[in-house]
Amino acid sequence: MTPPDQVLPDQHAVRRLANAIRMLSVDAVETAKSGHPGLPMGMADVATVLFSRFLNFDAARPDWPDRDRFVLSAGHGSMLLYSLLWLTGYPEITIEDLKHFRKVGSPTAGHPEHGDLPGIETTTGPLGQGISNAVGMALAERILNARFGDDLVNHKTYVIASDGDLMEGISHEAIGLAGNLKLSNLIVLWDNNNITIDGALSLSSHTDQLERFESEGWAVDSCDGLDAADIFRALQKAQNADRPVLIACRTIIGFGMPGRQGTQKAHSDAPGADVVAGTRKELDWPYEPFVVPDDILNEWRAIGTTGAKVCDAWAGRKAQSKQAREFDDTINDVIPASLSPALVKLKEQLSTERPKAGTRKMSEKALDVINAELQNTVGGSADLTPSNNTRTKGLIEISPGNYNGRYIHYGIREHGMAAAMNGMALHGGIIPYGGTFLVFSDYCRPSIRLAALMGIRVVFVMTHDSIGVGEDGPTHQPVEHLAALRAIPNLKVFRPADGVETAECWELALRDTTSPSLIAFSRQDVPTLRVQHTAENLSAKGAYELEGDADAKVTFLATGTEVSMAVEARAKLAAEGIPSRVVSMPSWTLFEEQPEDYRRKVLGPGTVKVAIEAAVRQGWDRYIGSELLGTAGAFVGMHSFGASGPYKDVYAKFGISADAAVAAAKRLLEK
Ligand SMILES: Cc1ncc(C[n+]2csc(CCOP(=O)(O)OP(=O)(O)O)c2C)c(N)n1
Ligand SMILES: [Mg+2]
Repeated sequence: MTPPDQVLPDQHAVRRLANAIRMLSVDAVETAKSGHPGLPMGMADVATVLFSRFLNFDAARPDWPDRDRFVLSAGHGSMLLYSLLWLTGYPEITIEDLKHFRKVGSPTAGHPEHGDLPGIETTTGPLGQGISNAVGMALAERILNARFGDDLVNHKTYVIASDGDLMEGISHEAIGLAGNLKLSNLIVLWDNNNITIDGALSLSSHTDQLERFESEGWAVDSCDGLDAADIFRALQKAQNADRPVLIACRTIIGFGMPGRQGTQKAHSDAPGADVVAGTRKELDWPYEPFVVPDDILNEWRAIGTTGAKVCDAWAGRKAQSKQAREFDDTINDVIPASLSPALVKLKEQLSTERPKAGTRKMSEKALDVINAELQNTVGGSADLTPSNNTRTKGLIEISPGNYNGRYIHYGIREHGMAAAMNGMALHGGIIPYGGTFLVFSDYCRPSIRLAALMGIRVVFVMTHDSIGVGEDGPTHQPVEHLAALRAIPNLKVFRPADGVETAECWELALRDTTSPSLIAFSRQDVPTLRVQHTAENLSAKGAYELEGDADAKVTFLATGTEVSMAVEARAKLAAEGIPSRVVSMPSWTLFEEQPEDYRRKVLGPGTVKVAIEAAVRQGWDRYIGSELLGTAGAFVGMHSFGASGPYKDVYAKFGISADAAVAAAKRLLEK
């Protein structure tokens, strides 16, 4: 007798189940008068075979750590996911939510948003991001498997990706990374429908995706995405691959929508009453909108519970495991209590030894402590390891087929790195950090933005944070980046001034479970400014008075490497008998969260303000006043791109110095 898991699915039965997805999607889009019916209708059969025969999940326990992950990379097809979640009986989602698709306050947003409903593994919509998150999820699974073994961690990551997902540049980085790392637990189902919004795919692409993926080290296959047995065959074959798998599923967009199927009109045009009625007929679905007959719904609900036994067996194994406690702490990303005292000790040491070094080197020192205290930090760099100082002593590197390590060579793939880091954080059990130059934050900005939107703990390490880069010149010198990054809601941006602030900012980043953090570090040396040891994390308030006179007439506001310039400026003013203060602002984001009276006090009411930052002025007016209204302080910083040369000469060329700050202060005092 054929074992049950080998029995071919029945085409008619699969089609009936799949038609529930199709009609729910059409009804929801029609009700919302917007949305994308084309993908759910084209890929409904593929999704049905996947969910009913392969995906290991228990709808009642969506946070089961060893579940297979399902990523709908083509987030515009959100109704496919919402239909599946409701049909299989996930908690929280109701039929009312489907009826309120794309309405304010409903968890069924236009594109799937992680955190809105259990079962949405990541936020998708910007094409290419989901497949790249999935690479991170698959990698996280392998890393945790190496640590905890097959009994506790052994699952797959499935992705549905569209033509657009595979055309976006980020997919190149992601598939290269996955192929090189031989992530055999990753299976991508490509909706090979030959159509995009503008029309035939051939208008814009002739890529042979199978050859492309194969050349990146993937196994490839194709199937008829409307033939249950063929889908089953391809997925079955993919189960034991020794590398990631791409399955090209030939489908017809909007399958079942008369007059629309197979054309770009199926992508997102509102169907209208006639087309909806025609679709009901075509799919032999004589039920009212949003009604799924009991026999079909029961079958779907049964699919939602088939994983329960596997989930129970897993729980049993975990209960028996010597690593049970460690596993729970890891998957819950618990930060051990020992971290804070260890970092306080480092701060004390730095305050005593007072090193003069680039904050990137200070970051390495902090990471030395952090990586020894935490087991779940996984570092990496986009091919700038020696410059980003991200690899600490004893961090073993991950290599193709060998995941027993904690350091990833992402290659020159900043965008892919950032998206993979998001995927690792979403998977759980890993706190990812990864480095590149701050100027290349632009190359990963869409993923940084999504990390912020999702509110996940990812730490972006961005070194070479100003014109202090020096000789490499303006292509490598960020000027507008801090302003641009500070503009992203829920992104914690840090720019520490010395080793002590660096340790503090790292701790704040690691302890923040609802925001990603980006820490900007310098290439050039800075002195230790925090020479008076405090156990308290002074950076936690975002800005604080570093030093100052009670009768100060001037307040210098600065971040990062320019704080030492502010300190120098204060000394110069003191020599002339002018009292002043220095405020270090390692994080505007955190400063903005403080009570108003604290903020006002720190900014120094009644003093003239001089801000110093080797970056554009944008945003500083909030703290120094408005030039237009005649209430402005002075800004010493950049007004253009930088220049190539030794960094001290570059600072001089652009007039960023303690003397410039002093002159600005005096000018303001004379007004
Ligand atoms: C980065 C990005 N650019 C553009 C879009 C807008 N958009 C949504 S779907 C789509 C392409 C549609 O073609 P395909 O990916 O093949 O999906 P299908 O129409 O076949 O469902 C585009 C350009 C987007 N969502 N993300
Ligand atoms: Mg397409």
